Amino acid sequence: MSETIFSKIIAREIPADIIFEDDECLAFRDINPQAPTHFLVIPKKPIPKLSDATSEDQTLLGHLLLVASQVAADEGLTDFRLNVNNGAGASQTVFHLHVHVLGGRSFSWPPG
Ligand code: DGP
Repeated sequence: MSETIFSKIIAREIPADIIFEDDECLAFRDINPQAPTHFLVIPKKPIPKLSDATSEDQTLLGHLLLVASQVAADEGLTDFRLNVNNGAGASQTVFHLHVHVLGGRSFSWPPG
């Protein structure tokens, strides 16, 4: 997999506002927030997009969701939205799997 901006954040080659880290993942604030709180949870393993994950990644994928929920709670959020863009046609721009976590405002459904 080619290097992305997120692998550079993991390697501390470029700065980010990191709000959580463990052996498996990192959470940091989105540079272009779409809500009062908007952070990304990414695996340290360089999976380009969700559809590239395999059954080997089952525990890791569950971990990302639990971290997203825990960090949302740490941020004071009770209601929040998770979003995973999979592929360019779904507005994915950085090809390193990431879970968007947005909160602090209301959200409509269906999403645009
Ligand atoms: P997506 O469209 O799902 O691939 O979302 C990529 C997100 O990544 C987008 O909301 C902006 C964010 N982003 C891109 N480059 C950087 C960066 O260098 N730092 C941070 N913190 N966020 C970034």
